[in-house]
Amino acid sequence: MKYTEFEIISKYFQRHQRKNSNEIQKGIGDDSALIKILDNNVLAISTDTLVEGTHFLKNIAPKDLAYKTVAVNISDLAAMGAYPKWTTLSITMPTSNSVWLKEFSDSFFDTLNKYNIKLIGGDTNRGPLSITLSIYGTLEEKTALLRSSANIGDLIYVTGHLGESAAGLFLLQKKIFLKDLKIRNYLIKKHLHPIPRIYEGINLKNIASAAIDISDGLIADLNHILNNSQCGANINLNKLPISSILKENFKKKYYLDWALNIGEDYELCFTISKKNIPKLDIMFKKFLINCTCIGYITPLEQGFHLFYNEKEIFLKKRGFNHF
Ligand code: TPP
Repeated sequence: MKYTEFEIISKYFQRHQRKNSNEIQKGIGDDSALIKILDNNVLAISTDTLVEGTHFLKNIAPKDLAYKTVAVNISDLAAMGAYPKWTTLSITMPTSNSVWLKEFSDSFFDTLNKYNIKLIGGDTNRGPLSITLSIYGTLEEKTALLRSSANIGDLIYVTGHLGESAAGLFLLQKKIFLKDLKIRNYLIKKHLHPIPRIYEGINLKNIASAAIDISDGLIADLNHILNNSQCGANINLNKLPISSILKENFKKKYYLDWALNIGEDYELCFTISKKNIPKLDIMFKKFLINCTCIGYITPLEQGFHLFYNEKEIFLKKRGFNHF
């Protein structure tokens, strides 16, 4: 029997656990766990592992690996509207190479310092290269952005552009080719240096109804919002934010697949009630957020539908799957 990552979690790890009276536990199934600390504040906790061959190629520069490890972890807190404050680093590596360690640690601390995050502990082991980061932040409980609170009629938005990280990965893997070195390097940078949408997440806290970060592709990640919120959606693929760089250099069937199914854009996908659109417009005008409306939430019974040129599109593949 083969399971997906999410089937493994729901079948084996989402068990009923007794809670202490002061704990709220909105955890498994969201981007971060939330544990009640003081008054109305919660601690947001998130963990991500990056494994050689699965999340990064063998020849990745240590500085790029360090940056990406921090950025993708921050992205999980961004999706909850939390600001990251502390982190623990567990690193497993085949040898203690001082050149590698210097470059990795310099870039790691540069990235932490940029966001004012403190390293507070961790673990170091020998073995195949793999990095696990846990990241902690605080926020007011009632403002946390969850996957489970989208409502029928809400509009669905995504920040930034989708699909460029996938193009960068395929260039690195030599699955696709580009002559133009400047564009090639730009796309590779989009893959290696995703920008966590931390400030967007914080600004969306009081106006969005639900949010998630796009790590596994728009379809898979939006599906989490739909499953957790018990609703359906209609998406207009003509509205997907695809950059002119992708449109000018690749065929539509490729960039649409990259945007929908590959992932690692680390943009936010969020839902928002129509009454809050004027607030979003103000943020947009003040350059606090760059986002595009791609569809709307429907009742559960109506299901999840994708339209292109007003015709329904049926996809075989729906998101990145580890298994
Ligand atoms: N192969 C290599 C060598 N590098 C890659 N980045 C990929 C494949 C593509 N890839 C790996 S993991 C992933 C993608 C698209 C999805 C995101 O990773 P995941 O661990 O599922 O992130 P999470 O959802 O836990 O935040």
